[in-house]
Amino acid sequence: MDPTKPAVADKEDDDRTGRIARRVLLANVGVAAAGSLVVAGLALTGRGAAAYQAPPATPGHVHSGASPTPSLAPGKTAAPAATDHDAVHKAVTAAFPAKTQGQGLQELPSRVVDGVREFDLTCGNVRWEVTPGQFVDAEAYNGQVPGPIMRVTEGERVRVRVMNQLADSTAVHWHGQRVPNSMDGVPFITQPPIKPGETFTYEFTASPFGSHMYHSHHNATEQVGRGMLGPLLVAPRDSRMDPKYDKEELFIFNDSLGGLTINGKGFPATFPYTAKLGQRIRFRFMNEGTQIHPAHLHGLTFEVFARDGYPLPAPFRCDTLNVAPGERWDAIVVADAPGVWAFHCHILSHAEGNAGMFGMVTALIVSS
Ligand SMILES: [Cu+2]
Repeated sequence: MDPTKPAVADKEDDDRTGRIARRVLLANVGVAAAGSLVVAGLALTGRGAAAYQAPPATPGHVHSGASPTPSLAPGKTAAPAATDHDAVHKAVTAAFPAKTQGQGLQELPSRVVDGVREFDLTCGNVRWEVTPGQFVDAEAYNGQVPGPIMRVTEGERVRVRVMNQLADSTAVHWHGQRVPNSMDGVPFITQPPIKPGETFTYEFTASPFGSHMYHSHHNATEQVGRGMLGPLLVAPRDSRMDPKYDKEELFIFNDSLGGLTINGKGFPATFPYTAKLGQRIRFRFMNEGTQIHPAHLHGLTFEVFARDGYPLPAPFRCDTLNVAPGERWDAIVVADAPGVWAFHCHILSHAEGNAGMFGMVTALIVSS
C-alpha cells in the first residue's frame, strides 16, 4: 500500500463487510506510527500544508512564553518566532494520529436463527487508552469504546443477549427504537436490573430506520460516561430512503469519565477520516455525553438530511452542527476540496488549549 495515499473503501465494501474501511484506516494508522499520516496527507496538497503552518505573530497576539518585542515599529508585524508555546502545539499536532491500544466501533457479528437476527453483548471492565499513555477504567461492551456497531434492517426481528460481567448491575436501552415497553431497558420501570453474572435477552422489531444508539440506562452517568454506549444502525427497508453516498463514517462524542473523545479517543489519538476528491461521505453524528458539542468541519460543507434517524423535510447546509446529548444527526459531506481539513468540537475548551489541540479534534483528509 502506498502510505501517502489514504485508501478508501467504497460503499459496496462498507455494505458487504463494513470492516474493510476500518481495517484500511487501521493500516494507515499503523503506517502513521512510523511516520505521520498528517505529514503524508500534507504532502498531497499545498493547500493542506498551509492549513497547518503556524500563523505569523500579529500585534496584540500574545504567546505565553514569548519574549516581548517592544522595538517593533507600528504597523510592522513580528517574524514567526519559534517559541516554546509553538513548539508544544507543533509536537502534539505532529503526533496525530497517535497510536493507542484498543479500537471501538468494530462490526458486531450476528447470526440469523429462525428469521431472527441475534447478537451477543458482554458488559465488562477494560483499561482503555484514550490518548497515548493515558488509560482510564472503562466499562464497555465487548471490550470496545464505543461499543461494536450493530447493523440491522428496518422491520427485522432482533434478539440481543446481554451478559453482565461488571461488578455492578446494568441494563441496555435501545435509544431511538420503538420497542415494546418491556424491552426498553430502564431498571425498576420496565425490568429488573441485570445483576452481575446474569444474562438478559432483549427482543424487538427494528424500527424506525436511521442512526440510533444503545447504551446503559442504569447508573448511566457513570456507565455511559465510562464507555457503555454504541451505535445501532438501522438500514431502511427501501434503500431509496437514504441519499446516495460512497462511504459512511461514525462520529460519536463522549465527554465525561473517559475524557473528551470522538469515537473513544482524544486528540492526537483520534482517527482521521479520509476520502478521495469528489466522494460523498455520510457522517452519522451521535452525542453520548453530558454536554452539547458543535461539530465544525473546516473547508467543506455539511448537507444535513436526518435528525434522530428521521429524514428532514428538506436537507439544510451548515458547517457547524450542534449535537446535543442523545441526538443523532446525519449529514453528507462532498469531499470537493483536497487537503487536511480540521474537524473539531467548536467549544474551544474541548479542543485547544495552552498545550495545543486535545480532546475533540480530528481531521478529514481529502486526497486528489
Ligand atoms: Cu465539545
